Amino acid sequence: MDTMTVIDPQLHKEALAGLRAEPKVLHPKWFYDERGSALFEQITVLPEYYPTRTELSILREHVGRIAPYVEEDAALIELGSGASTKTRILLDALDAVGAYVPVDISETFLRAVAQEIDRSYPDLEVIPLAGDLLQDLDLPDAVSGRPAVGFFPGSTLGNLEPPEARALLRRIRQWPDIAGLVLGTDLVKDPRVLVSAYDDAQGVTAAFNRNVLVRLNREAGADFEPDSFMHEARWNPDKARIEMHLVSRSDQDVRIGSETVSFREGESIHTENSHKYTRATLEAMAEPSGWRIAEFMTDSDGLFAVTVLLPD
Ligand code: AVJ
Repeated sequence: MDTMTVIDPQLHKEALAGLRAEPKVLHPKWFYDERGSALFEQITVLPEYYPTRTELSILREHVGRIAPYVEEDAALIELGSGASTKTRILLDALDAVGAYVPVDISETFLRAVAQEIDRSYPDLEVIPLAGDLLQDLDLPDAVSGRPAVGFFPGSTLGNLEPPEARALLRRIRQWPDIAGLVLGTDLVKDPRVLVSAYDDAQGVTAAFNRNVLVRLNREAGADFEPDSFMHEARWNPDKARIEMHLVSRSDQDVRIGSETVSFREGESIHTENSHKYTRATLEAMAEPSGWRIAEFMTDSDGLFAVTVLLPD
């Protein structure tokens, strides 16, 4: 194992700004280093973490309701392509898809996904695209002319503040030849169910949350003691979101490179928001961005929703 410290200036700069802010905050995108991505994969199969398995079951049961909106030779553009299980459900059922465009920030990851899908679907054109979801995406030439269907599963949209989420929906709406968007979103429910999904009995989510401190130690020259911070999942009813926090167990100073950040006992670092929606709040977000709901598919317990949005 490589134990050498390689400082990531962007991470150092952003982390320091976040830890100097009041209240302290770190962006959830920093969770996903190698260990963080592996821990997230573990989260998706925890008994308490219902979103992944529920979304999969909705897709399996209702993929036939998506098919009518996918025109011949369509390009399926997946935002933040994760494990390919969800993609495969669509590709297996939607014969009209002619091209698959996985979009992800990690090129290494993209290459692996593209190769896997390429092997399983020899007639499909696979066009991996490295890019940041929050920036303007340059859709490759091969997509132009094809009706584009966006696929944004996993309730990743929920990580964004509502204005950012609306802006992203508006940008997708402006893609050339955009025909629709298949969007996975988690739904508002009993706060006890929500909190336990983000604070599981085995402590995997706690390890996922603390891992960002391990990463700061390695890549931003910090000296956090991760165990001196408590993992906390809080339901914020006013903003309809689960918040993850790391709460300092004591007054302490932490070094970030050559700077020092002080924590009071009980002071938290706000590490993630995961917004939850209802059909009405989802509609209220999508409509100003130029979309209307064509299909709203949910499980029998109403835990999670997969929505087909069409340009209005
Ligand atoms: C990948 C952002 C959808 O918000 O549920 C899981 C991340 N955080 N457990 C979510 C996450 C804690 C997840 N998303």
